[in-house]
Amino acid sequence: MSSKKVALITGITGQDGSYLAEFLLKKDYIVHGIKRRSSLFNTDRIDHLYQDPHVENRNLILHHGDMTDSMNLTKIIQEVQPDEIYNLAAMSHVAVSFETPEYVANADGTGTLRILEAVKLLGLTKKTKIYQASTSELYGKVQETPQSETTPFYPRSPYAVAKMYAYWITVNYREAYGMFACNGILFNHESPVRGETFVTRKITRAASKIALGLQDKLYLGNLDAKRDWGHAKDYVRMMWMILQANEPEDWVIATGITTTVRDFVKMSFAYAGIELEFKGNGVDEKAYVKSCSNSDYQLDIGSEVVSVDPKYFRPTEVDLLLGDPTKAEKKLGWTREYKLEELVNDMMKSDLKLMTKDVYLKDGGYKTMSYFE
Ligand code: NDP
Ligand code: GDR
Repeated sequence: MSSKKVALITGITGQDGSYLAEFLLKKDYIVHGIKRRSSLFNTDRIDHLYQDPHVENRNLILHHGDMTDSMNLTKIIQEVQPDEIYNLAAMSHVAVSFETPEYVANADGTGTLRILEAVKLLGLTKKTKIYQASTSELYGKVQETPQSETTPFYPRSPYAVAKMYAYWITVNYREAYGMFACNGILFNHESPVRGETFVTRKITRAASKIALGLQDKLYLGNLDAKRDWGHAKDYVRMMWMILQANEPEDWVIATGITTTVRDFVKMSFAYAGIELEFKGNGVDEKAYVKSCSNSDYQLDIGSEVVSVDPKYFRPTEVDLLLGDPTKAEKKLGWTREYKLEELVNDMMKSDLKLMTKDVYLKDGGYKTMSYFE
C-alpha cells in the first residue's frame, strides 16, 4: 500500500481542476479525476500531465463520470477511497444557467449532495475531507461590501441558487455527520486557460486578435459590472490549504480589490499597445482607438473596436463583487502572488502567442476560420 495521499477531483478538465491537479501532483499526491465522455477530446488543459494508462504506478488516473449520476459517483469514490475530494465540477457559466436552470440545479446543486451522500454511505466520513467549490455569486444583490463569511446571501441566477443549495448541504453534512466538509467561497479567478466565454478571456482573446489584425470588433454586455478578479493559480493553492486546516470551516477567497469590466478591457488593449477611448453609456457605449503603438499591426485612430450588445445582458445581474479575505489571510496565512495587472499580462501574453499562430496560417493562405473571412 502506498503512503501517498489520494485526492479525487471532479471537474479536473476545467480551469481550476487542471491547476489543482498540477499542484497536488507536485505535492506527491495520487490524483484521480472525473471527466465527462465527449464526442471530441476534452482533456486539453491536463494533457501535459497525462500518463500512459499502461504504465504501472501512475499518479494521475482519470475516470469517466458525471455529477448527475449517483451510482457512477458512488462507485468511483468506493474504488478510489480518497483522503480528499475537491468537488469542482459544475455548469459554471452564470448567463447559460438562465437557459438550462433544471440541469444546473441537478449538476451543481444535487450533484454536491451525491458526493456527500456517497461518502456517508460508504462509511468514509472520518477518512475523506471534502472541498466544495462555492462562489461569490451567492452574495448576488449587494447587501454589504466588502463581502465576508458573515455577509447574507441573495443569489441572482439559477447557477447561484443551485450553488446556494450546495453550500448549505455541505454545512449540513458537516454538522449532522461530523464530516470534514468545507466551502471555499471563491471570488472570480482567471488565467490563460480560463473558458473562452467568460468575460476576461473573451476580452484577452479579442484584444489579441484585434491587435494582430485577425478580428475587427469585440461585442460585450454590461461594462459597468465590477468584479474582484484574482489568478486561478493563487486560488487552487487555497483550496488545498482549506483541507489542511485544523477545523472544517467556510472561507472567503478574494483579492479585496474590485474593477469594472470596462477597465479590464482598457488594461488588456493597453498591453497590446492600444489606447482606448469610451463614448456613450450602457446600450450605446462604444470604444474607439485613441492611439496605437502596436508594432505588429497598425489600427486606424478612431476606429471602433468595442461595442455593447444587449444580448449579453443578464435577466438579473450581480453589479458588484468585492471580497474580504482577512480570515483566510490571518488564520491560514494565505497570500497572493498575482496582482490584477499581472493577471492581465499573463492572459494577454498567452493569447497573443496563441493568436500569432493564426497569423502564420492566415499569411500562409489557410482560410477556414470564420474571422479570416
Ligand atoms: P470550468 O467551467 O472551467 O470547469 C468546470 C468543470 O466541471 C469542467 O471540468 C467540466 O467538464 C465539469 N463539469 C461540468 N458539468 C459536469 C457534469 N455534469 N459532470 C461532471 N463534470 C462536469 O470551471 P472553473 O474551473 O472555473 O470552476 C471550478 C468550480 O469552481 C466550478 O464549480 C465553479 O462553479 C466554481 N467557481 C469558479 C469560480 C471562478 O471564478 N472560476 C469562482 C467561484 C466558484 P467539461 O470540461 O467536460 O466541460
Ligand atoms: P461571472 O463571470 O458571471 O462573474 O461568473 P463572467 O466572466 O461570465 O461575467 C463577469 C461580468 O462580466 C459581465 N459581462 C460579460 N460576461 C460574459 N460572460 N460575456 C460578455 O460578453 C460580458 N459582457 C459583460 C457579466 O454580465 C458579469 O457581470 C464567474 C464564473 O466563473 C462562475 O462560475 C463563478 O462562480 C463566478 O465567476 C464567481
